[in-house]
Amino acid sequence: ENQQSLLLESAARFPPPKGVRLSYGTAGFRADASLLESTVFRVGILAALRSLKTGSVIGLMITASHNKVSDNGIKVADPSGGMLTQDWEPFSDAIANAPDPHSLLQLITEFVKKEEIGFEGRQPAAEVLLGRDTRPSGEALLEAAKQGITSIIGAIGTDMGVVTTPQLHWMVRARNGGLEASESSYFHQLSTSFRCLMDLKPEGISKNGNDATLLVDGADGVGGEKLEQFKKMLAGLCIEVRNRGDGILNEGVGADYVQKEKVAPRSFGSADTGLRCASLDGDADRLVYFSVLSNENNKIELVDGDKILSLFALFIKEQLSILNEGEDKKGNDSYQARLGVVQTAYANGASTDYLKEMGLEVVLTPTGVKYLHEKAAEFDIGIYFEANGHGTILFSEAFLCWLETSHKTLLSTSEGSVKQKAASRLLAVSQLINQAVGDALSGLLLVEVILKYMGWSIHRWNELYHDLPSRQLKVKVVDRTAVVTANAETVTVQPIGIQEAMNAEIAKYPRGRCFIRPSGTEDVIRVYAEATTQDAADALASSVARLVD
Ligand code: 16G
Ligand code: ZN
Repeated sequence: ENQQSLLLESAARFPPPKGVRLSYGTAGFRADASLLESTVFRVGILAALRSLKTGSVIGLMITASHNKVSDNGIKVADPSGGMLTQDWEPFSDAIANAPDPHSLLQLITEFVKKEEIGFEGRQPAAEVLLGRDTRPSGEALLEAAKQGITSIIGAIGTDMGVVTTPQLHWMVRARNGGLEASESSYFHQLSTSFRCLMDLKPEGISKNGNDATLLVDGADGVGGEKLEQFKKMLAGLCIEVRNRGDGILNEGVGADYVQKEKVAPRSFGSADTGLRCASLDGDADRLVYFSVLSNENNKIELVDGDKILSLFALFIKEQLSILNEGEDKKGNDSYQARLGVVQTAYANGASTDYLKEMGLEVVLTPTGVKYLHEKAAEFDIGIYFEANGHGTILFSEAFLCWLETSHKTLLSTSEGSVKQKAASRLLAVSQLINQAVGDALSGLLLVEVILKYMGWSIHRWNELYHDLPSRQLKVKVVDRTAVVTANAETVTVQPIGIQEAMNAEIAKYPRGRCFIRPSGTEDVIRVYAEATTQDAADALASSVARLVD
C-alpha cells in the first residue's frame, strides 16, 4: 500500500502533456524537451523495476544525440551496458502514454505481476546510474528521472553528471562486472590499452604523415569537453579539439551533419586542407573522419562508418592470421575464431563488396544499434558499424579466454614474440573498444593506433575502396507506418506493388540500388539510392521519392 500511494503521489507531480503521443522509437524517447518531464519520470520508474527484475545496476541517459539543442530524450541501458531488452519496449510505450496516475499505477501493477518482480532482498533493492549530455534542459529532466526511480521503494539513483552516452553505458557494464564505474576508471582503461597498442606497433613505422595533429570537431557537445580533458593522458597523439561548447550544439557541426551534408563543420575551412579531421556527434556515440578538399567551398573527403569498419576489419584479420600462422589444421592450440561484420542497408555497396572480397562474413540487419549489436554478439569477434559512424567491436568470452591463455603460453616459445604481440594487440583492442555500445572516443583512439600501425595517412585509408555515389531524401507522409519492410529493410512489402515500381526504376541504372524505410526518429519515410554516378543516384532517389509521395 505504501508503494501504491507513493507512486500515485509522485505521479501526480508529473502530469503528461495533453494531446501528445510519445513512442519509444529506435532508441528511446525523443522530443522537444518541454514535453518530456513526465516521460522521463516514468522511464525512471521503469529503470528501477528493471534493476529489481535483473538484480543489476541499470543506466538512464538523458540526451537527444545529434538532434537540435531544444530537443532532449532518454534511453535505458541494460545490465550488460547494451540497449534495453526489446521485450520491455511495449511497457515503456504504455506507461509513457498513460493519461493519469491511476492508469499508470494499474499498468505498473499488472506488469510487476506478469514479470514476477519481487521487492524484497538486497539493500538498496535497485540502483540506477543517471547521466546527461550538455543540453540545458538536462538538469531538470535528470531530477524528474530521479524522482521516478525513488518512487519505487528501495531504489536509488546515482548521478554520474554530464557524461557521453557511451561513458554511461560503459559505467553500467563496469559496475555489473564488479569494477569501479567512474570517469577516471574509464579514462584509465582507455589510455592504458591505447598506450599498449602504441608500444606494439611494428618497428620503423611512423613516418607516413599521420604524426600530424588530429583535428576534432566536438559538435559543441559533451564529447569535445571530455576529449579536451582526456587528451593529456594520451602520449604520442596530438589532438586539437574545436567546437568544444562555445557554439550551439549540433548546429552546422557534428558527425551527423558532416556525414549527411558531406561538408566541413563550422570552424573548419580551407586552412585545414588535407589534414586528418574527425567529428563526434552531440553525445559522442558516433564518429566519422574527413579531410577538407582545397578551395571547394567546404567540400570534404568523407571517411564514414563503413570505412572505419573496413579499417578495423583489416587490422583484426591481420592479427588473427599472425596468430594462426603455421598452425596445423588439426589445431592443437589453435582456435578458429569466427570473425564477422554487421552492416545495415545504408552501408555503401562498395564497402560490402570490399569486405566480402576480404573473405569476411557480412550480415545485414535493420537500422538501429540494438539490432546490429545483437547480431555482432554471435561471433567470436563481431564488428558492427552504421554508415553514420555508430559502431564497435565485440569479443566473445570464449575467445578472450583462449587469447589470454595462449598469450601466456606463447611467452615461452621461439616463434612466440610475433604471435604474442598479435595476441597482446587483440587483448588491448578488447579493452580499448567499448564493449557496451559504439563510442566515438574509444573508436577514435583505435583508428589512430591502426593508422600508426599501418603507416597510413587519411588519404591512403580512404583509398581502401571508392564509395559509390549515393543520395538520401526524406518524404513527409501522413502515416509512415504504411511502409513495411523486410530482409533488413532492403525490400518493401507494403504498400503492395511499390517494390515492383521501385525495381523498374532501379533497373534503369547500372549498379542501381535503392530502398525506403519509415524513420524511427522522425515522422518521415527515408529514401536511399546508390548508383555509379551522382546524377544517377540523385535521379533514382527522386523518382522513388515520387512513388512514395
Ligand atoms: C537512432 C539509432 C541509430 C540509427 C538512427 C536512425 C541507436 C542508439 N541510435 O539514432 O542507430 O541510425 O536512429 O534514425 O539505436 P532514423 O530511423 O530516423 O533513420
Ligand atoms: Zn549520438
